[in-house]
Amino acid sequence: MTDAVRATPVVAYVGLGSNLSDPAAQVRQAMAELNGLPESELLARSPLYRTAPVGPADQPDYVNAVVSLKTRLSPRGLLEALQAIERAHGRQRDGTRWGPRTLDLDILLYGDERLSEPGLQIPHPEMGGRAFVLVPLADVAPSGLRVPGLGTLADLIERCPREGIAPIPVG
Ligand code: A4P
Ligand code: MG
Repeated sequence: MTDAVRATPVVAYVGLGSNLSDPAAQVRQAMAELNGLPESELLARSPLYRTAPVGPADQPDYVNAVVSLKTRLSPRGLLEALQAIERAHGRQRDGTRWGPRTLDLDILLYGDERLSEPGLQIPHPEMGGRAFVLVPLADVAPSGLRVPGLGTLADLIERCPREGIAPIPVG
């Protein structure tokens, strides 16, 4: 585990996605695990959404959600913690880009930082045009939130077709 812990916490947003092995349960369980991350405090969880797959169409619908957390973990430390949770959910990487998965955890935003390193890009490079990210993000973030390099969340949502996404009733 990367030992970098920061003196000052930042607010980070994490996207959750699953389309295998009871996706809603995978996402709810992952939220509970995110609530237990070291050096971190879970601030808010969005509702769960059923979403049509982006990428290969011959895969089940996804369940997506977003959480906000206050964390002192570095970006790399947070990524490693998220990957440990993915592994615990039996995530197999078979090399298929955008293929089915038991659990995908993406760092969407880390404060107002921009990072482009091997294996870690923040903001998440695909987030600007994805309703399955932007809609739940807007549930837990202020609409004036700035996505570094892309503008405000409100502007991004306005430009993004809200198709193939439906809230899952609580219960
Ligand atoms: N990586 C780089 N930046 C980040 C970041 N900000 N957060 C690296 C997390 N990981 C980041 O990811 C590949 C590598 O991305 C990791 O090793 C990490 O170092 P992965 O999870 O192994 O592979 P992937 O998820 O298949 O690839 P990718 O390109 O990250 O896919 P996405 O963008 O996550 O998209 N349709 C619906 N409806 N809902 C979904 O959730 N998800 C995807 C996957 C496709 N279609 C979907 C959904
Ligand atoms: Mg991913």
